[in-house]
Amino acid sequence: GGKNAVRIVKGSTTFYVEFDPADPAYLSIADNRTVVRLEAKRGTVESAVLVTNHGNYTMKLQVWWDFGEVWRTEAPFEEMKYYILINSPDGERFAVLNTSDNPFFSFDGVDRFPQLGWVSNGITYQIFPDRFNNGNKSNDVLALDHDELILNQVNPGQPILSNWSDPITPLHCCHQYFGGDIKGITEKLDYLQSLGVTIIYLNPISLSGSAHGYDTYDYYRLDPKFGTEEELREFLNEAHKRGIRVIFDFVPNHCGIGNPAFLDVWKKGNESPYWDWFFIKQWPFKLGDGNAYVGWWGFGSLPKLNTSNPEVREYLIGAAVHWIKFGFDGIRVDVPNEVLDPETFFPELREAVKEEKPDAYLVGEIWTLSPEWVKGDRFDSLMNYALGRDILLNYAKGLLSGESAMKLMGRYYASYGENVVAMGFNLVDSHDTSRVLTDLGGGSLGDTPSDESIQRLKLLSTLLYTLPGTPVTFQGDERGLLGDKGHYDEQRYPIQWDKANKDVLNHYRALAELRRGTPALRSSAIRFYTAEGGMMAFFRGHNNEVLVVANSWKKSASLELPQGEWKVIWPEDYSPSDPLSGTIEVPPISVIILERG
Ligand code: ARE
Ligand code: CA
Repeated sequence: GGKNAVRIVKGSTTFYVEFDPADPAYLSIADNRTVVRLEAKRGTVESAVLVTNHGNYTMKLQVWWDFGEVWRTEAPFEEMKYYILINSPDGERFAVLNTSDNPFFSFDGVDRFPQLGWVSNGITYQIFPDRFNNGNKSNDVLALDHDELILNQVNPGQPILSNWSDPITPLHCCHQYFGGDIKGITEKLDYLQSLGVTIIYLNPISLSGSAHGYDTYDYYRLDPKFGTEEELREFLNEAHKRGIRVIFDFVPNHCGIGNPAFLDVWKKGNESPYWDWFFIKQWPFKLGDGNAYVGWWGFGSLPKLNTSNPEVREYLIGAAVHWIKFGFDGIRVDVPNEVLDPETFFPELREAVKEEKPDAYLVGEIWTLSPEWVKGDRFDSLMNYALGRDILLNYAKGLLSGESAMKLMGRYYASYGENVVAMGFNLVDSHDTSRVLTDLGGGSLGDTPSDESIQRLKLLSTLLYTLPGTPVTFQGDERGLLGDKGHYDEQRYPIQWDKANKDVLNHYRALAELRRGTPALRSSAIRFYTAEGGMMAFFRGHNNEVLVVANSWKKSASLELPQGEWKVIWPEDYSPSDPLSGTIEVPPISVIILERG
């Protein structure tokens, strides 16, 4: 381990590269290859080669940004001894060596952080169960009707049970129920298949006191408003039969006030065996009083759990393992950055889950660029808002030029292991944000989006489907839905199944087909080509066999194609269809995808 930074100062120039074989950003196994990368100051490397005991591999400039760049190569995945040789532009030679006594690093791949192929190859769809589809009217109950939930009296306002197309009320985000359930999802599996979906991310389904479910009352119990365990089992079986895996939402940072441990503390104070599970500031207290105990962001409805306490850990991690045993395929973890003692809690969670199901997928809800969370001991991936929102959305809006977007992407790709990138949970929006079409200027719920906003949605979703990692669609985006978070979380409004923007729906179906038919788009490998004005272009695939060209500005751009002959594979109606070489025109607000040959 340890950072192996080579720093050589010569005259007035500083030569500086970074390489650390213990860090997946520099050395990882992706798509069954050994990927070796080094980071250098921009423009300080002329060429580099990976020297190994079974041959030399030329490194190529992969991605760059203002001050830095990454050089990358891949070797077959097998045991190897290696070092790296570098030529600087002024003709000097440097080497990245293990030690001067023993120049060779050795790599055997044992215990490396594995990539999950089903994630890299997958298309993901996020479902917010209360608002997706109502498959069983008999379980449409108000939270108040569950006897565990009498405590909902402390919730702001009376919960309401609405009909599927009733208008939004101020309780919409949290206590306006619409009756969506697990059975309703099972009924829509054919629909999801028609979108190429192979992974479903389900928002919380454990017993809770809200429509969103983040205030867990019982981690081990399915909320009866979502159905019975038999219905859940049937859903998982039907999904698995269709090659669809399902990940659930797990909330270890805080529970809800109806949680039995919390109620016991409320009743007995420090006589309760659960006293140390929470952070009580004053007792007795009124349930829901955010000043009496620590709650998530001060909310009295979300008492914070003491995850330093081994009993709490056993309870929580036990619940995660319980649902994995039940048949789920992975876990999305809520606010991991706020959980106490994350450096031991998450490795424990990971070990317990992976022991039960080695290829279970663990995704952390971290909004920012945070490589420390994905080094192999915690998460496989993070919710990639940092890529989807902070970079791609702003690019698709036309706010970032092609070059600026690309440089930001360069930082992103440099920060993570290629295996991590290939397991990326690539989303733009979710139940926590406005809908992407709204962000792109389409308006709010009920409006008619402009043609330009639809065109920008197509640009953005196409980019998402061409990048390494799994593209994630928030339920309804594929139907052209609108929803402004600032207006009572409109993005959570139920899908009205009798309405859809057919053009957008066909687009999402075509994207799934494109990705299915183009393995390079599902590979781990990406390499920048060029950027100018509103345009950016990058290669995909281990032989740079696909070129993705985007233009987010309102005027067309022209691109000089890389050497060789290319044919257009997207959009399908692009003409001419003959092989191209030389320069091509890239229409305003569009993506063109080309393949060699
Ligand atoms: C609800 C409304 C809010 C309202 C609040 C108070 O939605 O609009 O302000 O009530 O009345 C759950 C529910 C929410 C609910 C919340 C509290 O889903 O509907 O709020 O509980 O009752 C940050 C966190 C991130 C968090 C988001 C929401 O970092 O982890 O805020 N996401 C998770 C879940 C949520 C869930 C919770 C946490 C709590 O996914 O659904 O909320 O369990 C920036 C920052 C981000 C920030 C983001 C959004 O970009 O970088 O850190 O996320 O904005 O604010
Ligand atoms: Ca129902």
